[in-house]
Amino acid sequence: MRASRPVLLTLLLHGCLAGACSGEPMKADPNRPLAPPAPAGARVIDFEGMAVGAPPEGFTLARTGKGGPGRWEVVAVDGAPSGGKALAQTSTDTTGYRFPLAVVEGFTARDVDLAVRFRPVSGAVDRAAGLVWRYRDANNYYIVRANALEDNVVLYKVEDGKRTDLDVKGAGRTYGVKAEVPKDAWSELRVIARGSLFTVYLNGQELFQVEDGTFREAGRVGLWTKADSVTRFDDLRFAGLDGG
Ligand SMILES: [Ca+2]
Repeated sequence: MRASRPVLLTLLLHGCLAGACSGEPMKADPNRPLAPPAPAGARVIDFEGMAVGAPPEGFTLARTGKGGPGRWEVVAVDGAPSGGKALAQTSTDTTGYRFPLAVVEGFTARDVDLAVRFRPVSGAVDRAAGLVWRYRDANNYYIVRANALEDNVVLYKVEDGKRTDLDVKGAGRTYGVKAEVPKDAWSELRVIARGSLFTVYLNGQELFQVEDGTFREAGRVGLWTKADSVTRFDDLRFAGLDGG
């Protein structure tokens, strides 16, 4: 008997929720709640319509900190989460306090559900992938990032160019939480920001929450890396939750 399409879809989704969607599936942690479904009407940028080798259309490229600018380009990728293209940050400038940014044009929100598929490819100083929201400029925004060298996920604010990790709700200033971040495999990072409460998910499971009121206004959303991280991104998905 053939599995129906909804069953196959469910199985595929479960594979992604439980792990990295490629290679050996990771075991879901029974102590961590599952992420809610993606919001209806979310916009997804899959990079399929963009030219390989060119900067991504519809993004503002920026950099926090020191060192050279990031190099963001659309790349052809076998096994991309969608189609055959992804976005990559390919500069290997090793400056430690250097954060390349690719910020979406034409979208602002205060409350937002934001997710991306990412693949940490290489990096000796750092091997990270991040999401930013309530972005005002390259020196003021929230950022959550997964690090495949440290196997942790940390949420920071960047205020006047200074990056500060924020308390994990119920645990204190623990520098985020430990979590397996597979090297050179696709994972999904997601954050839901509502008011001063931010909930972080990795591969379909809730990791932790942060409460902070530094940036209360609507801002832009985007992607982030650090130092010599070469990271691929695909299926950047976002939905404004303001008024919802
Ligand atoms: Ca794609």
